[in-house]
Amino acid sequence: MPCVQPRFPRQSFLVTLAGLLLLSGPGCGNSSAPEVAAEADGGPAAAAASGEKPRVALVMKSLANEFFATMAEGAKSHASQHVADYELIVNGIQDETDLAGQVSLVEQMVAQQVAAIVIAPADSKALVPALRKAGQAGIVVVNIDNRLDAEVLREQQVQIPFVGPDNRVGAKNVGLQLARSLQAGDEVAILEGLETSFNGQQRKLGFTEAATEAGLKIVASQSAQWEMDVANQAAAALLTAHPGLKGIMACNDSMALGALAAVRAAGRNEVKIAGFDNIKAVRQAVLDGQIAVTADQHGDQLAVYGIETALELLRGDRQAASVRDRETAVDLITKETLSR
Ligand code: ALL
Repeated sequence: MPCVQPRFPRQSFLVTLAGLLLLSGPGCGNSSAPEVAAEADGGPAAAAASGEKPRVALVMKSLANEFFATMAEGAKSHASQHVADYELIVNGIQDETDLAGQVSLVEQMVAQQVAAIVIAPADSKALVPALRKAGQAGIVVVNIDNRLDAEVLREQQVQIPFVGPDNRVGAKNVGLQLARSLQAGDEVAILEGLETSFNGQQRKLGFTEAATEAGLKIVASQSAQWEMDVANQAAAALLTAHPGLKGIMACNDSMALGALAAVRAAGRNEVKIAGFDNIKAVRQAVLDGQIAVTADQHGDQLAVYGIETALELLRGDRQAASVRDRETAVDLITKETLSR
C-alpha cells in the first residue's frame, strides 16, 4: 500500500479521525506522527459528517450461535429507535471458523461505502489487514466482543477502539463458582474457543487461575472451536480418557451444551459444567441444575455500545468516544440468580 506523508484533510476533523483509526502502515518508516491515507479524503465517514444519514455495518461471527442472534436483535431494536440517526446493516458468517468469509464481508462493506463497521472479529489477527483497508477508505471501525491483537495492531500501526468485557476476570469468576460445587483435588478439563481469538485465550487463563486458586487439577485443555458438535465429540473423548473427571469448563455456552449432551450420553451426571454467554438454552439447563454456571456478557448490548461509539466518532465527538476503549459488564448466572 502506498505510504503517504502526514497531512490533515480539508473537509473536517471527522475525516482526520477516520484516518487516525488507521495510522501509517508497515514499511512506512517509524515516524511517530500519524499518517493519514489519501483514500480517507472524502470517504464515507466524511459524507456522514456532512449530514448524510450514515450506514453502520455490524459484522458478527457465526449466525448459528444464539449469542450472535441475540446481539443482532439488540442492534436492530436500537436501530429501530434511532431511525433518524443511522441505517443498520447486519452481517455474519455461517460457522465459527469461516475467517475468509468474514474478511470478505468486511471487503463488501468497504465496497458498499458504509460509514462505519462495528465488528466482532472471528480471529484477533487475521482481520486486521482488512480493517486497516477499511480505515484507509475513510470508514470508522469499532472492535467489539473479541479484542484484536494488540501487537498486530501496533505492527500495522492501526488504532481501533475496543468495546467489550474483561474475559479473564469473567471466566475466573465462572471457574470459582463451578469450584464451589467441587472439591479440592477434583479433576477438571477446559474446552477452549478458537485458539486465535483473544477472548478465548483470556477465558482459558481465567479458568486456569480459578482452578489453581480452588486446588482443582486440570487434566486436559483443548480447543473445540466454539462449536457445539466439536465440543460434544471432545467431551465424549475426555470422559472416556478421564474416568475421574468432575468438571468441564467450556469457554462458551455452545460448547457447554455439547459437553452436556456428552455427559448425559455417558451417564456421568456427576460431572459439573460451566459455560459463558447466558444463551437461552443454557439458562434452562442452569435452572434444571445440569449446568452449574454461565456468564452473561450482555450480548444484546455489546453491539449497541459499539454502534454508539461509532456514531460518536462519526459525529466527531472527540470527548465522548475518541478512540478510547470501553469495558462492558460480565455477570454470573446461576440457578440462584435465575430464580430471583
Ligand atoms: C465470542 C463471544 C461468545 C461466543 C463466541 C463464539 O467472541 O464472546 O462467547 O460464543 O464468540 O463465536
